[in-house]
Amino acid sequence: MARLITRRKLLIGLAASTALAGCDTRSAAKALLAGMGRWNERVDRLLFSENRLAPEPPVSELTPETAFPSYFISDSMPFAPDNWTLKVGGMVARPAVLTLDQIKRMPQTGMRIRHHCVEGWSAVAAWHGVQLRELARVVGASRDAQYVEFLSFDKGYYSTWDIESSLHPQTILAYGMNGRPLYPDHGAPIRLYSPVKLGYKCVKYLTEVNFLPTRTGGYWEDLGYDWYGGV
Ligand SMILES: Nc1nc2c(c(=O)[nH]1)N[C@H]1C(S)=C(S)[C@@H](COP(=O)(O)O)O[C@H]1N2
Ligand SMILES: [Mo]
Repeated sequence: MARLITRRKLLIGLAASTALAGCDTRSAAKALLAGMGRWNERVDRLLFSENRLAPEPPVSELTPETAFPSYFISDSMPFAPDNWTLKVGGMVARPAVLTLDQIKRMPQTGMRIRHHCVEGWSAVAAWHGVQLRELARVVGASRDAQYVEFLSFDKGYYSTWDIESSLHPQTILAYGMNGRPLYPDHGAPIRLYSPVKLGYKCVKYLTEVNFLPTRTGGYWEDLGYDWYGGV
């Protein structure tokens, strides 16, 4: 918990200092942040344990649905196209294009998770879907893959995760919330969710999952947010 608070304070501080910096100092600050980011990634990955489960908040902490904030970068609610599919590729033996029904037929898992947004709010819901590690198994993801990239149809929103966090047993592709199907406000038809990452890493409106040898960026990460974004 102490670690979480420290990291969030740091993030908010960094976001504020880049926002305040003038034009000339901005690129220097960005370069510094990028350098710190690489170093942070090494430390974060060393500290992370793939098999340590995050505790589930009790039922009593569930946020009433009307009070669970919805956030997306688009000007209006993003709706999936009728022919929506999820493309899974990169370093995989069996690249796949999956329909929602195919994904729903995979083993289902679920848990309550507390969401932490760096804007300062947090909320709890129960989520269900398929473990990303199960999807990795289905497509035969290479053991050499170090990163996983998540793309969405929401105005080019994206993120990349380290492989350990991606294969964590509580990292899921969620198609349900609080016991019913996921609605467009929270990322329908499928969004990434996990108790091990901050809100901006949990990509909604997924279109593609790619197993990669090298790290790409992310929508907020490219603007200076911490790339690792761990809780
Ligand atoms: N595609 C997409 N994913 C996204 C975002 C977004 O704008 N577009 N916002 C992120 C941020 S900053 C947060 S806090 C959460 C918000 O999830 P919610 O709307 O279900 O509360 O989604 C994350 N994933
Ligand atoms: Mo957020």
